[in-house]
Amino acid sequence: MIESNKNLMAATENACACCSTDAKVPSETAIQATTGETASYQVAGMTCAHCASSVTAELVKLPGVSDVQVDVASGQVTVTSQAPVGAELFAAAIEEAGYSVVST
Ligand SMILES: [Cu+2]
Repeated sequence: MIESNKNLMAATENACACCSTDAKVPSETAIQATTGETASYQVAGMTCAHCASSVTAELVKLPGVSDVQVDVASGQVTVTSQAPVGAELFAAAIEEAGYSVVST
């Protein structure tokens, strides 16, 4: 009789689409003090905390961005930056992470 390792297999089954890609984990050091301009956008497609971290990882690469807040439930993403981040630049970063901006 052969007993398979079902526990090991099950642990990797419940990942969403984003989690099957090589999503990058944002570095903690990129987050600095929260001063400056803030802008909120509505982003579609985020379903879990991993989606949120993928989005955050792309947004913190933008020049001047000091803080990113992601609310997965509502799809709202708020960016704090020293100078305003243009909507086009923001949308490009969101798309780089694999999601899309619904509205600003
Ligand atoms: Cu996800």
